[in-house]
Amino acid sequence: MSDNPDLTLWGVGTSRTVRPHWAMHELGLAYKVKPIGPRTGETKTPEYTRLNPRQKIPLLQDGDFRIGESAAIVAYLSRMYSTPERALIPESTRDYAAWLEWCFFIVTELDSTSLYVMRRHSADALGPIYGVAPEVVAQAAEYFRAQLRHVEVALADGRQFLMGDRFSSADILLTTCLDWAVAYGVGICNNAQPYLERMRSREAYLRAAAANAPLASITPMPGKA
Ligand SMILES: N[C@@H](CCC(=O)N[C@@H](CS)C(=O)NCC(=O)O)C(=O)O
Repeated sequence: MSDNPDLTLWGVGTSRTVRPHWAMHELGLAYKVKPIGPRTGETKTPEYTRLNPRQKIPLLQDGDFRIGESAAIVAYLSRMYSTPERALIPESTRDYAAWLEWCFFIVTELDSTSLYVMRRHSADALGPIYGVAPEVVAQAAEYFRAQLRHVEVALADGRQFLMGDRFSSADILLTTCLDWAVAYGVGICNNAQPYLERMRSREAYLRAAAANAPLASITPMPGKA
């Protein structure tokens, strides 16, 4: 781990951007925030496009190193800046493999295939851009609930965290998807409810939520109260 990391995180305001904010706070890292938001045009400026040709947030700059994709940023931060007291990735080979399985499951099945499909095709979200498709939205919600059985079964043994008795970055990914599902009115499974409450009460979660709040919500528009 470097002694003086030079970390800048681009992006606020979404279920994806909160993930690296949360990892930063779990790891006790100081970092600068560039509070650009989704669908504002800020990801399309020449300056930002040079940094991230995919024109997406979040993006992390660590000195001269850049990395995008929320799950990859969280994994990078965990690998680079974990300490024995604050480790976000399991060490043994099999625990590491199980952690990877959870991470891929969450970002592919719960995020991309379910919640993001709902977002893309809802009339009040991105449907006007990608096509309004109520049946697709309903099926994606159903698929999310079916996939969540994996979580329900895992948590049934009373474990505190996805990986057992230690918090890991897989908990960051899962919690952000559960929060997202709740916001969309998609029911979450029984065991996920107390788990979600536990995660939401973590100090780093609360700090990350504050850091991820879009500035627009705290800066009144000119002429408005
Ligand atoms: N798989 C990517 C998804 C990133 C993504 O789609 N970000 C959205 C906001 S959540 C974005 O930047 N959209 C472009 C824009 O709004 O300008 C990740 O997890 O980081």
